[in-house]
Amino acid sequence: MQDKINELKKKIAEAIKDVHSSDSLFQIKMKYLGKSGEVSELMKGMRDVPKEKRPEVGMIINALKVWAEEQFGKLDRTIKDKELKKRYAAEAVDVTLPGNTSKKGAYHPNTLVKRELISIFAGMGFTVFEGPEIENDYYNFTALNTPADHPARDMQDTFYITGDLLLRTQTSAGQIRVMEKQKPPIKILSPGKVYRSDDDATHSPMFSQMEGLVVDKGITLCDLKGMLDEFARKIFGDGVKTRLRPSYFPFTEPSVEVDVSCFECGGKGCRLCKGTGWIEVLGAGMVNRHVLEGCGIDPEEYSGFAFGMGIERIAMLKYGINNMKLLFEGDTRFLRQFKG
Ligand code: 2U9
Repeated sequence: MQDKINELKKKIAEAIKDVHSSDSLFQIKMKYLGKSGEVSELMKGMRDVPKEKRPEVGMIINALKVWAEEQFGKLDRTIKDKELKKRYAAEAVDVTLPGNTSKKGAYHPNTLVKRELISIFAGMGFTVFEGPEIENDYYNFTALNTPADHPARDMQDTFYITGDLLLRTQTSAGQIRVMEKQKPPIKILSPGKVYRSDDDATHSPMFSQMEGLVVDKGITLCDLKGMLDEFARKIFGDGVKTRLRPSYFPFTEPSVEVDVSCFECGGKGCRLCKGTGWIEVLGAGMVNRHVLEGCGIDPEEYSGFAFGMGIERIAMLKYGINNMKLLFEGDTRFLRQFKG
């Protein structure tokens, strides 16, 4: 029996000599220690050993089993350790490598100007109102004192959707809705896209406007002038003055064109102001009494002023942009130069 045991020990030692994976080690272990393995078969053979020899033989076989388990256990730990080290090395992450950085975007000049305008006028007590881009003829024209046969309709070539529906040509259309519903005092700022069939170096079929409207008791042109002075200083810099020139819009009476003193040359005359010292920035006026009446506001009791400007024009002046098309092309080489 001892010879048999020594033989088995030798076989096991030989079998595990060149094992390098836990899978093959498991197979070998099963071959010897599994249910029908060679060591287990020895145990089963105890039946044929004479009774008095059984304790002695049992001890020897058991010692073999303990020894074999020890050998397999030791090797299993070594192999698992090696396998783990190999996996760690393969999965190693170099935390010192630079990360993948994504390019930071920049706000469109229109957005920057729109935000700045809202912030300036919000500081004066205006609240923002945004009306619909698709309007009907009444809100876009008739309510703004521009009836069907009015010559001023030719001033803006309109995109009609149906006979009555159109793309708004001015954000004032939405402000009529506010005047219809809300009693004065009214102090609203109306930003948004407007559409006109117009396309050349200084005009685009879609552009952005910022309009404002103030209606209350005792509002005069002086209030408009005072507000414009404050606005001009805030957006173009201290020392910038405003001047009003007579103009005509059907929805305001009197109507004015508003210039600011040239913030580039201080009014001496330069390329930006074409030598005049002044730059035209917006249109304004006192809300026409017919417009107030049409919204159910008594012009004997209330008066108001309104103003409107093109956001692209302000952006071009502020950032020295010489071609309006740049604001519509979405070229990131141009756009990333603007940081808010
Ligand atoms: C209501 C009544 C009147 C808004 C006004 C202008 C003068 C004006 C132009 C500037 C450049 C349009 O974008 S532009 O082409 N706008 O000159 N806009 S007064 O008047 C209103 C507004 C609302 C109820």
